[in-house]
Amino acid sequence: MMRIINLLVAFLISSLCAWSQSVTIDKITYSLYDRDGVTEARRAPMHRAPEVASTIEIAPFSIAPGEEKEIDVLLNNPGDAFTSFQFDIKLPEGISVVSDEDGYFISVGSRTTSRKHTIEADGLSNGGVRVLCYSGKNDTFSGEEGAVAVITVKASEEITEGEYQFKMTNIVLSRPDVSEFVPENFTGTITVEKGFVLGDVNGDGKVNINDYIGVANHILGNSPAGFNEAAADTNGDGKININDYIGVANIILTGSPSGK
Ligand SMILES: [Ca+2]
Ligand SMILES: [Ca+2]
Repeated sequence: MMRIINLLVAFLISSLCAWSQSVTIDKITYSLYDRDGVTEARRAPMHRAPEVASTIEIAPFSIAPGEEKEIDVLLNNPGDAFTSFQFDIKLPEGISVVSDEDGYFISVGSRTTSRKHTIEADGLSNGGVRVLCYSGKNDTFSGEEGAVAVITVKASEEITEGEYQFKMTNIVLSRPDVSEFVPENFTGTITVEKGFVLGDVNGDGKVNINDYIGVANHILGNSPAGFNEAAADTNGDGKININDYIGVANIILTGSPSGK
């Protein structure tokens, strides 16, 4: 009897050991296929995130009231490659993306061609514009920096001079394996300043004897009303003196401040 009990106990212990082993094995098996494990296993062979995050941005630029200007949208993608992007851009009041009945004036940048990439834009209810750019053949943008799109913007005649900010949000970049990267939102700066013709110190659009007299009076301490110092500084050294007086004379006579 004792022997049978011993055998039974031995059997139970070995069964328990076998059971606990299978549980352990199950646990190991499970850990290989848990949610993170599966995500990681799927992600790893497709893409490894680069050390420096990619960005989409627009360099600070200046524009004069009434002026139309082409602005580059820059993609910086060190160690990464993308086939498409989207973003929303909201310009300040008084500055807009130029459009006509065919749509917004937005084209592909120097890092691709219109054969490789299609660019589309649509107005948003908040006054912004959503821009999409994609490749039908999964072409990537060449290189790791530079323009992926060019936007034509215009400042209204009424806009006041000063510094303005604008936002680019909802930015998404897409890789050839269709994995995506979401860069930080971007805040850009636009300086609105009146344009001028060098030498046109009274701002009437012409450079003539009146500007020459204006510079002379300014140097002598009787600066005329509306005197444009930037237009008067013909050699661009930040001072207005006899050299600029000669510069304005040269512009009138030869069209160039140096007289050459
Ligand atoms: Ca003038
Ligand atoms: Ca000067």
